Amino acid sequence: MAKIAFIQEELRDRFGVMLLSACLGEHGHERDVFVAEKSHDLVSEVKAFKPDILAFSTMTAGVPFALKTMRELKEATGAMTLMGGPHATFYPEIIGEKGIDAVCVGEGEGAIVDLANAIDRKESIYEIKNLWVKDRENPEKIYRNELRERTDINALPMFDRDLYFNKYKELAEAPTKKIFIAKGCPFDCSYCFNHSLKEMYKGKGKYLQFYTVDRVLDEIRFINEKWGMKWLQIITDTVNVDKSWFMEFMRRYKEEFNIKYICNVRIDRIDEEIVQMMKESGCDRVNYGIEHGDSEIRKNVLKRDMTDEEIIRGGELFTKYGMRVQTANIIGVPHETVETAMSTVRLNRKVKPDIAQVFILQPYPKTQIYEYSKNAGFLAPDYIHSVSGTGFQLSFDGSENKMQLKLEDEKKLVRLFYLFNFFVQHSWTDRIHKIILAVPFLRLYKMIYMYPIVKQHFKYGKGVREKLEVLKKFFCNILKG
Ligand code: B12
Ligand code: SF4
Repeated sequence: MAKIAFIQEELRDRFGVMLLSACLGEHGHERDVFVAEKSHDLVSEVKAFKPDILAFSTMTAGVPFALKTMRELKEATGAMTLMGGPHATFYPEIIGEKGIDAVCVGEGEGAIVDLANAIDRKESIYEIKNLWVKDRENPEKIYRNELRERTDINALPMFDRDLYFNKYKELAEAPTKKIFIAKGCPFDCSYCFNHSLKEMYKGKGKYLQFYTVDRVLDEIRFINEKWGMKWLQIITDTVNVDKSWFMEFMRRYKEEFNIKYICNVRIDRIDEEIVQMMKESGCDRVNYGIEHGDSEIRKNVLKRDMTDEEIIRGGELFTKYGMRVQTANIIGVPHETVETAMSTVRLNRKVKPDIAQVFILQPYPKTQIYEYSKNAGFLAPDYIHSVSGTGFQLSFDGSENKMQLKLEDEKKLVRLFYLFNFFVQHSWTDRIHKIILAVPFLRLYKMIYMYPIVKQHFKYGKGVREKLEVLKKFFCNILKG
C-alpha cells in the first residue's frame, strides 16, 4: 500500500485533508500529517515515515511555504510531490516550478486515491483525471488531464478527524469543533473563487450540494461523544441559501443538542423566522459579509447584489434577538479612497456588530477581481509572483497586511485597516477621522486593532498556555513596529 504524508505550515484541522485521508483509508493506504509549526525537525520526521507521496493542500498565501518545503522534503525522501487545494486549482501552471511533480485541479478525493493505487501497483500515473503531471524524464512535458464529475457529497466517507486529533492533542481538546455541511455557493462575488469553480464544473454534476440533515447530526453526535465540544462551528459558505434545509437542521439540532453554535449567513437571505429559530436552537454568534459600504462598488466591482436596506434590515434582526455578530469587510478594492472605505465603516455602524472584521483585498489569480484590477491598472504587471500577504486577522502578522492594489490613499488606507473596528465602535471618530488617518502612529493602531482579538482569545481560548502565547504574539507584533 502507498504511504501519503500531508504537510502543512499551521496547526489547523483542514477538511480537504481529512476528506482525502478518509478516502485513502478506505483503500488501505497509510497516512500521516506533519505540521511544520509543531515540528522540531520536519525533514527527519517525514523521512522516518518513508512516504511515497508528499501532499500539500495549498491556498495562494501558502505557496512560498509549500514550494520551499516540497524541495527540501523531496530531496530528503525521494518521494513525489503533489499540490492540491485552491491555488493548484486556479493556477495549475505552478507545476512549472522546480520541486512540484503533480498538481490536482478541483476535487482531489478520486485523484489522490487513483494516484496512490497506481503507485502501489506500479502503473502509469500520467492519465489520472484532475491531475497535471510532470514527465519524469522530460520535466518540460506536462500531462494535463481533464476533470472528472463532481462527487456526490453524501456518498463520501466521514472526515478523518483521527488523522489530526490522535497526533495533535490541542485540536482534539479544542473547545470549538468544526463541521462542514455543504459545498458550492450560488452567488458570484468577484473576489471569491466560487465563480471560476462553478464555470470549471459546468456540465459535470450538481454544483451546490448539502449533506443530508441526518448525516450532519450523526457527525455532530460522533464528534461530541468521541472528543466533546463546548461550541460548534458550522463551516460552509452560506448556511441559509437553502432555507428549508437550515430550518429542518435547526429544529432537529435544538431537540437533541444543547451546544452553542457559530455560523456564516448571507445577510440578504435572512428573515425573522430564520433568526428566531437560530436564537432558539443555540446560535451564539453569527458572521456575515457586508464587504463594502459603497453600493456602486459593492454591486459593480465586488458583484454583491444586495442593497444597504437589506443589510440593515438583516442586521437589525440579529440585534433584536440579542445575538453576537461579526461582520466581514474588505478594504483596498479598486477605486478605493478613504471616503469610500469610510462608507463601509458607516454601514457597519448601522448594524452594530460586536466585531467588524476587515481584510485587505487579495486579488487571487483567476478571480474576476484579479482580471478587473489588472485591466484597470490597479496591479503591477508582475503581481502574480508577488502575492504574499494573507490579510488574515488572526495570523497576528500585521507586517503582512499591506495593500495589494496601487491606490492613491494607500498609506491612509493601511491605517484605516488597523483602526476599522475601532472606528465602527466609536462614532465620534467620524468627525476627526481625517486628522487621525493623517498621523502615522502605526504601532498604536496595531495595538488598537489587536485588542479585541486578544480579548476574544482570553474569553474563549483554552488554558493558560494558549493565553500566554496570544500575549506573546501581541507584544512581538507591536515591537516589530
Ligand atoms: C473553511 C475555510 C477557511 C477556514 C479553514 C478552517 C479549517 N479548519 O479548514 C479558515 C477560516 C481558517 C480560513 C482561512 C482563510 N481562508 Co479560507 N476558506 C474556507 C472555505 C470556506 C472552505 C474550505 C473547506 O474546508 N472546504 C471543504 C473541503 C472538503 O474542500 P477543499 O478544501 O476545497 O478541498 C478539496 C479540493 O480543494 C482538493 N484539495 C484540497 N487540498 C488538497 C491537497 C491535495 C494533495 C489534493 C490532491 C487535493 C486537495 O480536494 C479536496 C476535496 O475535494 C473556502 C471556500 C470553499 N468553499 O472551499 C475558503 C478559501 C479556501 N479560503 C480562502 C482564503 C483566501 C482564506 C484566507 C487567506 C482568508 C483571509 N484573508 O484571512 C485565510 C487563510 C488562512 C491561512 N493562513 O491558511 C480562499 C482561498 C483562495 C486562494 N486562492 O488561496 C477560499 C477558496 C475562499 C475564497 N475567498 O475564494 N478559510
Ligand atoms: S457568497 Fe461567499 S462563498 Fe458565495 S460567492 Fe460570495 S464570497 Fe463566495
